[in-house]
Amino acid sequence: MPRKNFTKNALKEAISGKLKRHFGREVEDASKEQVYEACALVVRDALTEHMIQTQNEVERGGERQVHYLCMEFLVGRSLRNNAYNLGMLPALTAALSEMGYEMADIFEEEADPGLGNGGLGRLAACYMDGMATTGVRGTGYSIRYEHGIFKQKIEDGKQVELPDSWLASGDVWHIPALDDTREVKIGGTINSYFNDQGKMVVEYHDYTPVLAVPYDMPISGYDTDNIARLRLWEAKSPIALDMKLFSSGEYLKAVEKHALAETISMVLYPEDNHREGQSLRLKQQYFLVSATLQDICAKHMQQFGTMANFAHKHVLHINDTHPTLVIPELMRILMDDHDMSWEQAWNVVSQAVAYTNHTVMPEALECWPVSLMQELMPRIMQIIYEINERFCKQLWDYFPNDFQKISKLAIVSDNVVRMANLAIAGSFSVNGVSALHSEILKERVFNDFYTIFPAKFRNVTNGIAHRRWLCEANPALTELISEKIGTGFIKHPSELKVLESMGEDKALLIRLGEIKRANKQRLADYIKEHNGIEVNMDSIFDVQVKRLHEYKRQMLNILHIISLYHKLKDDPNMDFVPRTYIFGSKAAPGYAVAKKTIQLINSIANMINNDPAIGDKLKVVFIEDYKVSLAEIIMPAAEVSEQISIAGKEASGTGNMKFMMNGALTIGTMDGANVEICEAVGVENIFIFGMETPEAEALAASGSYNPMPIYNDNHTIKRVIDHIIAGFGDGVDYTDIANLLLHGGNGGPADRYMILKDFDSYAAAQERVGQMYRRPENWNYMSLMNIANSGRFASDRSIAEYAQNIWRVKTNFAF
Ligand code: 26W
Repeated sequence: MPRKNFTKNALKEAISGKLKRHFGREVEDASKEQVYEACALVVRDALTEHMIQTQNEVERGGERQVHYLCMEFLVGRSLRNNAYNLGMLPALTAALSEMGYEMADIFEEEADPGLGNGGLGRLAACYMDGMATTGVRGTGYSIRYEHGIFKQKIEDGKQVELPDSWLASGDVWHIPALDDTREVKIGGTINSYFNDQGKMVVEYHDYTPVLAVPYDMPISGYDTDNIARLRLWEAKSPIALDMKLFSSGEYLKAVEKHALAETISMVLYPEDNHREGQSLRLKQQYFLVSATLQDICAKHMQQFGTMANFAHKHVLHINDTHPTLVIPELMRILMDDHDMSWEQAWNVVSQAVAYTNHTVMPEALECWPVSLMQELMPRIMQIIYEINERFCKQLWDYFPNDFQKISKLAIVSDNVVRMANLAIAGSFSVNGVSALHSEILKERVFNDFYTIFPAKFRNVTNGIAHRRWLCEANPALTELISEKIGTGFIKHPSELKVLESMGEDKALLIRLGEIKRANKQRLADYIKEHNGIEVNMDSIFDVQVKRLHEYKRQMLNILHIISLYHKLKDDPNMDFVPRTYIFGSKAAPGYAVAKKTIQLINSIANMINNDPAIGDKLKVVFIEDYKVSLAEIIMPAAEVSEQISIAGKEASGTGNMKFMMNGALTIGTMDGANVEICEAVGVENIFIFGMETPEAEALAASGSYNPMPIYNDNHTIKRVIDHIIAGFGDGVDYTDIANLLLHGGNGGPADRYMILKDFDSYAAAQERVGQMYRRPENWNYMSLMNIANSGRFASDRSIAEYAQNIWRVKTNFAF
């Protein structure tokens, strides 16, 4: 890196140069937005140079490359991240300050691109950082959605979705690579025949051509020249073709085809952990897969002149099943365009693809109707049928005459294509995202596949970009850590462990408390400004931020808050540690229960926050429009991290890791990565409660769970639910929520996620939290133990494991 160029004066000069050339402005007359863009352009120049250099090295060296396909990349803002990684943040801060600007204000000008829903998308972004830093030659591929996840407004307590137009100020980082534009064929019919040489020829008729135009985002690594590239495809209609229709008088058809093509990259589907079997979504998946593979294969042919060595040179990593069509699409390319036989092609494909599963929720497992696939991608459907037929023959050898089992494991059955089955059949590696989740995959969800292919199954526990989530989001804590253990942890996160021996250092514990308080103040200011609520700085900041989903059990938190309210009403002078409960969450627009839950949180907040008898002992805050840039303010300020999903359902969680790394204590079930967090910090430094997976699964499977006796016998719970039925004085009727808990609904049993069952145990854990908070020294000690043991949850470590155990590429990471 030419870091020598990043002196304060050089940066000042470069920024004012950009302002003049791009906006025709002198520094004095520039708006903050223009200054932001000028800074971004300066940083981008440095990155682009290195991206080209990295690409050239890859092409020259012929090393194995990793291609990470994901429908979502929730990258967050880029300016601070890139400046930090390039080591120019101090110089940039100084340069801007001399120009009369606050760094933080300039960062705020950048849009926060919401090209993802939640965990899956943010993980993909953290992995780009990890790949860049650990030296993996990696490219991420996704769609350049014109509208990312909706902007959430709360009106009368209810979620309202507004379109998010992030591109205006976000596209500084996107470098168009027009010469790599590809054409994807959607729909139409095919006609295949054998030519004179006996070779099968496939002809395509009446399809809709869609151009895939790539935009590249360079992703910097820390202290390295290696750049990871995120390639985002935009759908464009090939105008020239439409002109032909125009001139033949078919105006409407021309316009329609044009519009249909371009809607493909118009909007991100806001469903998370819930499939929406819509045809546009399937088109998006095929668009991503086809453009990406055409691109990789064309470059590969240029470089090697043969496809025979493809699997040696590339890994195609599919992030959940959404890009599973890589399997039939690569078969198509190898057979139809490169004359391979089925067997040759299958060898290449099944050696090149690796699949990560991110959820066990049955409603999230993708199945697509055969008829839809047939209509949108007839050749692909043909290939899937053939894969299925051969796969079923193979199954027959394992389970002779067991028709039931074979139809359960088949790829095509009941007129749908099961994407997970296809992903497992066509890949060399299947992994879960936490130790517990990977076990559940082997023992339950994919147990039969595990019996057949035990060697395919692995675990890679998720990790987070600790530089973004600790070093950048929490500079005061980072400075304290660096003072105590040096700065080695920035590149070698496991070095945080050294802090563990410093638990006796009273002064350190006090400073930890002071830093937390300052971060709390920043969040309190934000809340005051946006919610108009004055929160008590001496209260516990207890936070649950994540997508709204019943299995994540925001409802358990809510029920408990209502119970605390009752206690305080009964005895306003009771000995009570004040608490501020903070929520942030988007609900899928079609998920009625989730939306109603948001409304419930706001109704309760209204009641509690305005009750003079409660004062500042208890407050409830719902933060609107939760997103990456808000998480960066929330995580450092949190004292308690709510990770309370029913055991066995949260694949990993990654918010839990961000909180821990910033010194929050977890209250959680033994679910997902909480299990490993507990193991890392020791059970004495975490608040664990509730049923464990075997118990929860057995109880659900027995069908004998009945919340009614709990409701009738447990006075606290009964009072809470009766209060929900009676309402909160704002005229909103919540009997539907109470009914779900007591009687079930939407085809589900009563209290499907067993909230009532775990309530007492949760309340007791909350009580322990309060007791511990009274002893700040002990609390800060626990907080230090969490920080000290969070290094293993850095994405550098996860990436190094993927590299070593799955991708078989080198990294410079030392375990
Ligand atoms: C087809 C609709 C759909 C959309 C998104 C189904 C499933 C998804 C994602 C896979 C859901 C998701 O984000 N899962 C989360 O992945 C994180 C990263 O591994 C985990 O930490 C979370 O536990 C898991 O819920």
